[in-house]
Amino acid sequence: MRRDIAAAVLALALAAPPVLAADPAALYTRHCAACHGGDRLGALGPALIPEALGRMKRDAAVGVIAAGRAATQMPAFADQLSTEEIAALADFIQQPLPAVPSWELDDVRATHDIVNPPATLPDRPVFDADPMNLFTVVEAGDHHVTILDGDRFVPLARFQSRFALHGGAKYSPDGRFVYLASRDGWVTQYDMWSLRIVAEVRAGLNTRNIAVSEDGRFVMAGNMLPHNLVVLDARDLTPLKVIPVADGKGRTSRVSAVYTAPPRKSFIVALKDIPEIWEISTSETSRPVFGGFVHSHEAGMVEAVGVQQGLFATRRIALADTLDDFFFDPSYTNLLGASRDGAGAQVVNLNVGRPIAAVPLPGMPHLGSGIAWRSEDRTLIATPHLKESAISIIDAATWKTVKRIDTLGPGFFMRSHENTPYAWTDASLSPRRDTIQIIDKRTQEIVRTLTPAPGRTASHVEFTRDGRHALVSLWEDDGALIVFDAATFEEVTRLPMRKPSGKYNVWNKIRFSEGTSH
Ligand code: DHE
Repeated sequence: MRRDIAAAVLALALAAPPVLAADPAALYTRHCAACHGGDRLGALGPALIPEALGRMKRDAAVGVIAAGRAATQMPAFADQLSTEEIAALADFIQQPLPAVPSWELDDVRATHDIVNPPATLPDRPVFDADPMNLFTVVEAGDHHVTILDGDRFVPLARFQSRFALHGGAKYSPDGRFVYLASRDGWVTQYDMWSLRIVAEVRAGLNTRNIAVSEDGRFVMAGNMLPHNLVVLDARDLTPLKVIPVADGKGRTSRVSAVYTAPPRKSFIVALKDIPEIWEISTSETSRPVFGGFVHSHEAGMVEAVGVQQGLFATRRIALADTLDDFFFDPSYTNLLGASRDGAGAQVVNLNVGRPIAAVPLPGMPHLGSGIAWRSEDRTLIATPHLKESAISIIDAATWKTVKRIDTLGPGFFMRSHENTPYAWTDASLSPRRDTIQIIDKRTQEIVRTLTPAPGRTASHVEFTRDGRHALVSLWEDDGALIVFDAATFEEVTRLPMRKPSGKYNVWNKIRFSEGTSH
């Protein structure tokens, strides 16, 4: 079947009229549009727009066009196109689209596919592993997902995912379903008990990330294209609502990130182009708020400050600057957000609805990967930096940086667990990307540097449910998941995997473990 499609696409390409050398739009129409969409927004193949290509550099794009992509239907064009034409195409797909395309509720609905209706799913797991200690492992190398037994370190299932999943896997509060988002806006719901896909929907054309409401009723997708938020029914991803992201004065915005804030029964949304935080209620019950504007999407009108009324009512909190990325304190009262200039963070108190402190944090903190822990009588928040070889530790009462730990290089992630005194971090954005450094949370000193595979990138750590093992990714196409004893730092086992970009433990995620991501 797939071979038929590839043959049909090739026939179409060959039948199309010849184009002048290096006319990239015409080259695109002739060679790429059949799979990637005439509008570059994706079809059988992924969208080819800068937002979706993410960190794929021009040279990497040239390589894929010339040589094709293994384990996908992307063919090699080196025999059909000159070097100049391939380079022109690589440049063309990095150009932004001239206008923000529309993708309304009806468009989202048209993509909704219930693969296995919830009523047909079994009422108990089809395996004997602990369903609370499973891992969802995203293998970016060949766009697959592995479900791993976290006690025996044995894969239970492996399935093809949508192209380029990004961001953490999100679980239903009971841990039964996992929700995965691709950069192209596809959301997939997978049943961890029957090991089957439940449903899929394209919630956006380019999605930033997704969140699941505290009560498990809703999945919210935050989009970069178009500028909106999409609410899905968590039972089977039925599209429920589109919330435009706009300031009411004609300005629209991409979404920086959406997270669930369980004690607040709300989604918190940061915006990339409008200096505001939005708090969107996921409860029917009205509640008092002490600041910010309250806006009802249902009524389409701004209401009196003081009461946030009902489901999906949106409270808008004005900021001095837009936020790219943020982290909550453990009570979800305060939010620590990285400013766009990369030099610091704003602390926004969600109760009073305004910024209450500024924290100088040079070197572009990656707050979305921050972790928190209790140390004696205080809560500490630690964040890696994308542009500095350091981990910053901030006191969540005074909002002062209490320590900066020098590391071997800037890294993406940080992880810990309540049952371990150690926090693990990577240096994957540096020449020392083959190292993982372990910090003692009690002394805030580095106590060990691991080099699991010299010269090869090590990154993204996640703990087992009990905190006894730490799973590290060898971030290579012929990579691995390396399991370490979290107390002795000895390697326990190594499972081959195709660039396992991230892994997410059911228990740690649904319990909002203090050492894991939200
Ligand atoms: Fe991510 C999570 C933003 C590039 C791998 N990344 C996130 C989240 C955000 C974010 C806001 C939190 C979403 C969530 O989990 O709900 N990422 C960004 C960027 O702005 C950036 C720098 C540029 C971009 O291309 O968008 C970026 N991210 C990358 C990569 O290049 C990575 C390394 C490889 C990839 O898959 O694209 C990457 N990001 C990840 C991973 C997570 C993530 C593995 C989940 C971490 C977790 O443990 O929860």
